[in-house]
Amino acid sequence: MQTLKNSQIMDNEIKQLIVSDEKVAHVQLENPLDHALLILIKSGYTAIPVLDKSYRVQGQISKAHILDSILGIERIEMERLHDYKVKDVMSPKVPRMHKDETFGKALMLSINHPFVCIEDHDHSFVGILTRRSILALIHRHFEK
Ligand code: 2BA
Repeated sequence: MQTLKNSQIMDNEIKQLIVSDEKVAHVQLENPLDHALLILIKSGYTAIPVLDKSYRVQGQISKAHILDSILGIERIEMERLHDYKVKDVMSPKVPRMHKDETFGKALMLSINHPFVCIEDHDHSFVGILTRRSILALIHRHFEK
């Protein structure tokens, strides 16, 4: 029986699976929080990458991070959206890989993370690998 462990798929390149940067919704460290909330709502995604001015990955921000930061004792204090920047509420924890690394690592990271940020040699942001594209490749592989 075909197994994932001895399958060539684990050594595959990830390049063809990457959602390229221009298609990825993202925000920057210095963006105000109301802008980040707008991007998250408009894109429909739960969480998106945070980049710095040099286009390097610094973390991720989610709707939950934002709501948590404006949660008052009795109500959601929408006016506080103007008081914070993305860097004040984001999480610096985000999985990342180099674009030349293999599918095996992407598969391992995707167990705990819905997306993995992909970086170039100079650590600039290239795009993301989504759990969807990882599962789709495995499905195609076992359908053969
Ligand atoms: P979530 O936003 O929690 O989305 C979970 C899954 O729901 C996605 O899985 C996708 O299958 C579906 N989905 C959500 N919003 C969608 C939309 N606007 N259009 C199409 N499908 C949508 P994945 O595709 O594996 O994505 C995993 C995670 O990667 C997403 O989690 C999101 O955090 C991030 N992501 C995916 N594509 C992105 C993009 N173009 N820009 C920014 N972040 C993205």
